[in-house]
Amino acid sequence: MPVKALITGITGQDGSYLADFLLAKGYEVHGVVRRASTFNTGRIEHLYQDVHENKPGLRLHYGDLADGSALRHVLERVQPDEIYNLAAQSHVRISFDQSEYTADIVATGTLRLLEAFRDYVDKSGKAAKFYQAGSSEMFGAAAPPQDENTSFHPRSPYACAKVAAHWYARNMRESYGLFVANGILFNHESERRGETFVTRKITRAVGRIKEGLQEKLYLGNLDAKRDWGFAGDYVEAMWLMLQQDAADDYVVATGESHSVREFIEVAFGHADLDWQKYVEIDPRYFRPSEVDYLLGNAGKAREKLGWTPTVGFEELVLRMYQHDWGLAIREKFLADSGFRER
Ligand code: NAP
Ligand code: G4F
Repeated sequence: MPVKALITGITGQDGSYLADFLLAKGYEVHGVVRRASTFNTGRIEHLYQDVHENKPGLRLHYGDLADGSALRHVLERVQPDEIYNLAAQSHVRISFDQSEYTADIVATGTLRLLEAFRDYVDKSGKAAKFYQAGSSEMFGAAAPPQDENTSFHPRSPYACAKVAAHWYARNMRESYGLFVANGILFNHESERRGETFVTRKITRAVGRIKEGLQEKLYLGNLDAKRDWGFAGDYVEAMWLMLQQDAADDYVVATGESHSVREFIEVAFGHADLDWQKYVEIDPRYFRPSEVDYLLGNAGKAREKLGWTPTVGFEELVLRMYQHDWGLAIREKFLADSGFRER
């Protein structure tokens, strides 16, 4: 029998890479998707097989972290061995505008899923395992480098909610002896990154500026520093955490930090463009409180999980730029041919 995994947030950046990774390992993968008025499954389209075909490796179930009974039904129906809780309102700036909603999904939503998991383990007798997607944002204002022993100092409603989720998960482990692992992942990016996060916003803009489709790129704080890795590497760390004999908490990071300005310089450099001619500061993108400097020490993950990142900063920027330049060339071709993408 294949191992069964259930992924919340499967339509997001990490969910799609994790689904690729687990299917390649022979898992039966189940994902929770939200009902939307437009398709939200673009990132997993390449994995989709019609349910009428024999034994599709990937199966999707409607659900929402706001809806505890639906989550319970999905757990009962799927009977997973591993659960990866990746669903979240994951945008830090937007969490200041939608703080209650962010708390409901990120903090209380995690608690809903953990409570359903507790009952599921109890009833099924399965030694199922749970991964909680924690974030380096939880460190916030704490001085770098940050590791598992660094105190949290969250600086946004999103980060506060992730701290609550982290402790709900830890408490479930300490109270009931359940296998619940917390990943504390530093920023990780890819060509599947949402287009309003700063890295993808930059690489999309560079490609479009190069093709004459866009004149300016409006950004906020260029001085913030982040420890940026490649999402494909980070989903392996999630999986490794659930292959251990005992559950624990792990920082996942590259150990290298760069400013937003450095990211811009490298990305525009690949296109042979002078970034200063195109980048404008728009204070609307400033945050009420900022996280200035994230730099992770992933020594524990390296020693205990044997995990190391394979993609460095320069390669990551190049990979994203090349992908997004390709998209811009396509957009330009369609526009020149009289077509408009919807
Ligand atoms: P993402 O691309 O924004 O994906 C978020 C996923 O959550 C999407 O599938 C989204 O569905 C789903 N979702 C949102 N609200 C939901 C709800 N109410 N119920 C059910 N599903 C919901 O995020 P990501 O970059 O893949 O990150 C995955 C997880 O890791 C998140 O929890 C994030 O906070 C955390 N994290 C990310 C990073 C990073 O650098 N990427 C670092 C640390 C931690 P739709 O597609 O329908 O919107
Ligand atoms: O790309 P960002 O929006 O990512 P942020 O805030 O670091 O959060 C991401 O990483 C976290 C892990 O540390 C995750 F938990 C979270 O879910 C998310 O994936 O912003 C990065 C930096 C910030 O300092 C921001 O102020 O870029 C700065 N920035 C400057 N101009 C901008 C912009 N960010 C965005 N999104 N858009 C801008 O125009």
